[in-house]
Amino acid sequence: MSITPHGNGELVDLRVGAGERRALAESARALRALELDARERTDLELLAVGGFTPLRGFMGEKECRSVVREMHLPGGVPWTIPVTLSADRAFADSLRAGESIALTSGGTPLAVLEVQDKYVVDRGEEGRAVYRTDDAAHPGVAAMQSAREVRLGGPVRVLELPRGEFSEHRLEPAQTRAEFAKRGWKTIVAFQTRNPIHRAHEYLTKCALEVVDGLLIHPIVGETKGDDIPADVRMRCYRALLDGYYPAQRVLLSVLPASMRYAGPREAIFHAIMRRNYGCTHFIVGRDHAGVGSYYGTHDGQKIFDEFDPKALGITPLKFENSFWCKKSGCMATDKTTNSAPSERVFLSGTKVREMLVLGEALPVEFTRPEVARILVEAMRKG
Ligand code: ADX
Repeated sequence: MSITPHGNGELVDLRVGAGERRALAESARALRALELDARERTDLELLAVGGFTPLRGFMGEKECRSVVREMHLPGGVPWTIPVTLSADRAFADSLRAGESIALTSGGTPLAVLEVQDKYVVDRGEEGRAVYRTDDAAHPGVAAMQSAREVRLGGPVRVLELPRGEFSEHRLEPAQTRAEFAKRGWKTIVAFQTRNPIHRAHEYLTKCALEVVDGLLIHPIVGETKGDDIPADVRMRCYRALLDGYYPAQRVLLSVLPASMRYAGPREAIFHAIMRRNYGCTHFIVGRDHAGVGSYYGTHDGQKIFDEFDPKALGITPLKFENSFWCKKSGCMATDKTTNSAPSERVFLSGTKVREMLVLGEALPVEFTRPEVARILVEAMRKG
């Protein structure tokens, strides 16, 4: 039996059936339109395909407040990050309660939203609760601060998915679930990443793979911050690494169309919930998961799991210590597995890696496989 979707109900699918589609598309053209921003488009896609099960639309005020303050939806289901849609004040004021609007991308209607709620939030409070800071230098806080003033909540019916890249690797939750069943995997660990897979990441995924049936490499390909490595370059790195160093029959590569929030611990829970919907039973949480700068402690992304009922969360975190190449042992290690001194450890921060790539310096093989390093250097050269 496969793992149930989050909330223990059915996997949500908000796309209208073929019969209803033409009529809805026609009526959508007559509705007033709200153009989605990049993040909202990725959220719409996840709503549509059930990555956000049990959500059926953009959050109203009550849901949003409950998520911000209690880390649960009003019915008691764990949920840590608001999924919201924003509109300009004038547009929002002109909407009648219950009015339907078209949600568009480049003018094309993708979905119809029934506006059940319009509200304004205290962004300072939301920042401090969700991101543990209201510092506008934090990329998640900055995105929230720059969103349009009023939020619109309500159920959506989806006509068309936003156009996304990597279509051959863009499996929906029902598709990853079917693939796991086909492969006979009962226990599946998901690996979230917004980076190329360096040796530390490889170590975590392979340790995890020792104790479960299969591994889902599930890189996030929605909005990321400007200095993160672009998704198309990362995809080339993932393919090279998987072809070179992983057994094909035990690994599946598929992308997650979500946008990064950089909300650290809260996002660790959010990431885990989505992977449960994709059919995974286990989820890797390493050091400073979904962190940025020094806003979060190394283990915050792991500790937060203790605040939830494991049954309600439904997916099991696999927690890993900071891992590095240990020169003394001649292999990857963590504080749990080596007694080497700091000088005997090869560890590079993301910032240091970026600096080295910009300068065209070779990344050490202890840090990243040569096949991956080559792709990164080449991409950097092309700019
Ligand atoms: S994240 O924003 O997706 O968390 P990244 O792609 O770097 O960033 O990390 C993916 C996963 O690997 C996260 O669970 C993170 O905690 C973990 N991780 C990254 N580097 C290390 C490391 N050196 N040691 C242990 N865990 C790590």
